[in-house]
Amino acid sequence: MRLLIFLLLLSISCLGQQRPNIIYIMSDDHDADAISAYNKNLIATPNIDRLAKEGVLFTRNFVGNSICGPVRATLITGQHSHKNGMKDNRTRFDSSKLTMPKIFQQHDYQTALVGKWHLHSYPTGFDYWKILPGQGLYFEPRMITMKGDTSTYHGYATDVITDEAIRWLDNRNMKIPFVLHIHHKAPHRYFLAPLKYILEYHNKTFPEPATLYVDTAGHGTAWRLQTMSILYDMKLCSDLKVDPNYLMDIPWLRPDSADIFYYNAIFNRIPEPDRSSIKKIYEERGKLLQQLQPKGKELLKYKYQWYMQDYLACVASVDENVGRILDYMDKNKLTSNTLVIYTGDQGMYLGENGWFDKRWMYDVSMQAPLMMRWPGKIKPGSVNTNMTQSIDYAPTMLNAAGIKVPDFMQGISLVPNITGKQKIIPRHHLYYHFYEYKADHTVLQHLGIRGERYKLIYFYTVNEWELYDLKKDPQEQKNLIKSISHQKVLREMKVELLKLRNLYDDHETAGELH
Ligand code: SGN
Ligand code: CA
Repeated sequence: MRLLIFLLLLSISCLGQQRPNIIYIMSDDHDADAISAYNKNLIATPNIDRLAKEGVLFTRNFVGNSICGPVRATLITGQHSHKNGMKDNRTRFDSSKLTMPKIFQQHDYQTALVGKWHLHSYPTGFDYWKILPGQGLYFEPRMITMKGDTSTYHGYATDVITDEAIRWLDNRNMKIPFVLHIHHKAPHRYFLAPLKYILEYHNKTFPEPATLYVDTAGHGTAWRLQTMSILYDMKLCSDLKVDPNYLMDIPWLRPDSADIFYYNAIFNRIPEPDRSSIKKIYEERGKLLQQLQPKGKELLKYKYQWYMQDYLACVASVDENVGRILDYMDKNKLTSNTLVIYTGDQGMYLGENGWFDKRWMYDVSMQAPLMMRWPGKIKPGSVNTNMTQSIDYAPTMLNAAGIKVPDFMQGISLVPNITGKQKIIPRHHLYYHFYEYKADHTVLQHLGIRGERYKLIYFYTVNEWELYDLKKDPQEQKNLIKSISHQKVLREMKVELLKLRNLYDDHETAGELH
């Protein structure tokens, strides 16, 4: 009997020691196409790819509401937006709620968060946090500390956030496991990279997406109302850093005062001598516009290339800093007992449909990159093709630590799936609901479901439906809602939509779903 008790205690204490650490790295607006593990045509991201090589790459991971604050609220609650209350970027998250980090604390985990937060209320459930105010700044970023004061940090946001994360790792309590969130600002709009990456990317040319030049003809009201076109809505000065002085005499390129104001504010934050060097590189863009005075398609051609150059230069810095964290883990013997997760808060349009930004339930922005490395648990080099969703992150992280997933969470733990115990996730459709209208980029409210093959979207304020065959039309260009041969599928999808709305308990939509 004594031996039995001894063995039991021993196994409990061993289990205790083996509780894994978790490092959750999330960048902002990092689309899967800008990670070479997913797509080799835009950029090489060897460090982020390491996670896929040594772990699992999810090829069909999606969010439930493609915008920053709501995804972050889903991350910590495991709930869709209507349940956690954070439906758009303007909402203030109710920080008194029970959330994943609080549950980790209850189970003797140390919890820490560094970087972009964007929930407006201060973080709770973290033993340590240091966050960017709002969207944060790329150069000389300010950060809010737990005391509520704000100081300026010298350097570039992605480097600074990584420095702070490493500082916390160095000073943590080494006796208990931890959960560390590293939330980068990059590569979010205004897409400003450090000089060394601007130098590397400003002359590169990138393949154009097949739908870069599509127009609104044949599309619905939501498409016609959006203001996320690279040609019309992306700013030449503040987004693409063209010196306004080159544009003042060209009526259709002349910047408005807000664009000039932001351009100056952005450049004034870059310390010298880098500011002058960066300005010099971008002078080429101004000179070219002044000389060629392009319009329409010709102008879009340039704007798209500049967008990619700037965005991917930001991604390069994220990749470098993921590498710093992975090296730190190797040097400090953290690799073998840590689950590392890499994701972006949502997808991002990189020129598809002629767009930038996100918000839509279309796959480009509904999909988010996701990879996980957990040595000894996840088979290196695995590819997971199940449909997974942002509501699954919290259940997965808790379950990985051996903590029971609370009933209020709406996602599924992916642990059985990634450890090879369960092949298929028992869920055939994903639910989606976007609310933030009218705000930036004017995308209408919509909800819908994504199945393995079909997607149904309902823009309820204009009573317009869209149905896509994701197998035949992965770029979602042909709305099949009126197609006679798809009426049976449509009826089935509407039944599924109602089922999912009931399952997730979302009853706030205006109008009935039929
Ligand atoms: C800012 C951006 C928008 C972007 C939102 C939300 N404009 O307002 O382009 O859609 O953030 O982004 S900017 O001129 O200020 O850059 S999110 O990732 O935080 O949801
Ligand atoms: Ca984002």
